[in-house]
Amino acid sequence: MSISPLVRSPRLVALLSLASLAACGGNQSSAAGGGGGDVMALMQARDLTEQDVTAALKTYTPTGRHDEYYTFASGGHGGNLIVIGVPSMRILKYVGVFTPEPWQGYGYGDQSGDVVGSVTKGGHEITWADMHHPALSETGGDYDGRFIFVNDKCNPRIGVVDLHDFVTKQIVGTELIQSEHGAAFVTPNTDYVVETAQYPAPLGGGYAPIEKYDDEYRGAMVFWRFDNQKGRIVPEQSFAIELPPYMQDLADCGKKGSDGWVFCNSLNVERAYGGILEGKPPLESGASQNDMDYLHCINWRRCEELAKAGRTETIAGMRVIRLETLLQENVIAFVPEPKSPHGVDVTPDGTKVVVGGKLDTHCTVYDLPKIAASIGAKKFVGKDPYGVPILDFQDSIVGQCEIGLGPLHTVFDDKGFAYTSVFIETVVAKWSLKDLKVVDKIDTHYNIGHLVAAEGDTVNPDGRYLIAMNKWALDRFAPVGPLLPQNFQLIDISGEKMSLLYDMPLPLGEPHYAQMIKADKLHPIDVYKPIGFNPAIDQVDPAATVAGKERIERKADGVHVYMTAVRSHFSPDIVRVKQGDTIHLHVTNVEQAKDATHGLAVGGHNVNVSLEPGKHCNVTFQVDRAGVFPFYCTEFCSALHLEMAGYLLVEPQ
Ligand code: RUQ
Ligand code: CUA
Repeated sequence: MSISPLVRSPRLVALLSLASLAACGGNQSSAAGGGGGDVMALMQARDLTEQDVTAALKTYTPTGRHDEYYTFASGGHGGNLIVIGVPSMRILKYVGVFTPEPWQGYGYGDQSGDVVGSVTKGGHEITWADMHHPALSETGGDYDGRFIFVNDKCNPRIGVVDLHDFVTKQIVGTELIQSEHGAAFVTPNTDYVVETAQYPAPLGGGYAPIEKYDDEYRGAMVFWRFDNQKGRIVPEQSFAIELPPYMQDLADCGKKGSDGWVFCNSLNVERAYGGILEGKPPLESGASQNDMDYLHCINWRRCEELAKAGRTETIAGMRVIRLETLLQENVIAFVPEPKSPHGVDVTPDGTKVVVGGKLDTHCTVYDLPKIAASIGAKKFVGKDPYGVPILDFQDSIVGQCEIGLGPLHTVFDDKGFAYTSVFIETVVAKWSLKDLKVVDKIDTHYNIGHLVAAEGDTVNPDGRYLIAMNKWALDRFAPVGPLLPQNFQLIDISGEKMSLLYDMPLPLGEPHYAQMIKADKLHPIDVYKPIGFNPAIDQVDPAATVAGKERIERKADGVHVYMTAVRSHFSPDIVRVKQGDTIHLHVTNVEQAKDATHGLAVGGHNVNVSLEPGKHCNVTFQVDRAGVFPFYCTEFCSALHLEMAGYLLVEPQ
């Protein structure tokens, strides 16, 4: 056997002897009798380099061992939230949020159906979402592991997922705006979830000719009030602010010294609106004429006071502070930002905000104390067409870092470095916040959008791991037709140089952003207690079925079936009804053993629920045709799982 010079490197030999030592310690008898000989043979056979093996050793997670971090990634078009373990990159769960999720029975029972269907648009049911940005709840600017919020860009909505059981509890939406992008972002103590409109439209819906864009179209920023005790957004205590008709983009809240402020970048201050067939330039070129767009700096705490003082007007059910009021009260100002900016990320110490420039080669670093002071002193150099005061660019920045072509988003580590995704150059650039100099770059495959680092957007980043969230994946994986997955690349950022550890295809929608939280901050339950708990309403369901009290009752509104599930039967297992009846199924899994989940499916009626231990579900459905409909358990729960079945007998009229 010839060993390539590569695998003879001292570092690898050290690694391999460590690996074989570990194997001996575990009483594993290695075929090669230890010494790492067969590892080298394996490397040759599989054509692996030292770098590959090092990466494998850093990510491989033996059976039974848990990951150090959870990553919560947006599920993009899938409308659900993806939970991934790091460093193994094992997918742990898809949490149904805006889209029904059959495995979890999410959207198939009465109450979970109420959650997923709670926001309609002009009477239209919406069964998908364009989810972009998850935001973990924070206390003092640090993730606290209690909740996570997600947005829907297409039909402005916010979903609230409770991390005590990883279930979506609430979806809220507003007709004030017709699209959004800068969501979900939380204030440092999760008092508000921020949602920023993207494509201007008349506030509150309704029609205005596009030629009236300047006068009748508007942007907005919504502040959804979150009740930390109840774990729900309170729409009545929420408010919005009116903004000029630019395309407000991402947002980030100030932290520490800059707490109380929110920052959002914008594009299309040109107010272009396309019209290709009407002899006008396409939107994209109309929107890219000016050298500068505007970073919006908003004092949300003062806005909150104005809302409390009733300085609002109600539009489409939302209390809105008009732009005029914001200007009178000096709570908003703009700072120029280079051409088509993207990303707006406040540094962990709260003193700076970093803005990328899609069509620029720099990240611009703004000085937040200076900006707040200038606004306080009304040190403005001009006004935009809507009267919003503008601060001097040079006066408001710390400097600019020459990054490369197409810098987008920035996250931070624990050592004073920033990491920026660079879309066109398709790299991650690591740079120093101290002297604004790039110190390292690593290629990504291909076209990185967002990136996420361990707790990298909090006051207290961990460093260690970073995931490049790449838009394109050509040639990375076995081909699967024209629609390719996206590619998450796990990168080790613990050393001076970044190193690539793992490629993970994401095959169900374009995940835009993600957040990575230390696993020991989460304390999810393992069974629902007390028995009969309905997670959609967060309490014991009034219709929960107690073991021994199973029954079928005919009432004015239909037939109520009080059912229990336990290994390995449903009781009752024969349900006799009449054609035309409405069935109200109240089914409780009365088990408390971990992972003893049952599912209940009824043929021909789209009935499918998941019954985790202790959980209760209500399902209402109509039986409009006579027949014999088997129902059965959909989780392989026991040796007699196939026998866990029954009959719904629908007698003809
Ligand atoms: S932003 S396109 Cu998160 Cu880069 Cu949505
Ligand atoms: Cu219960 Cu299978």
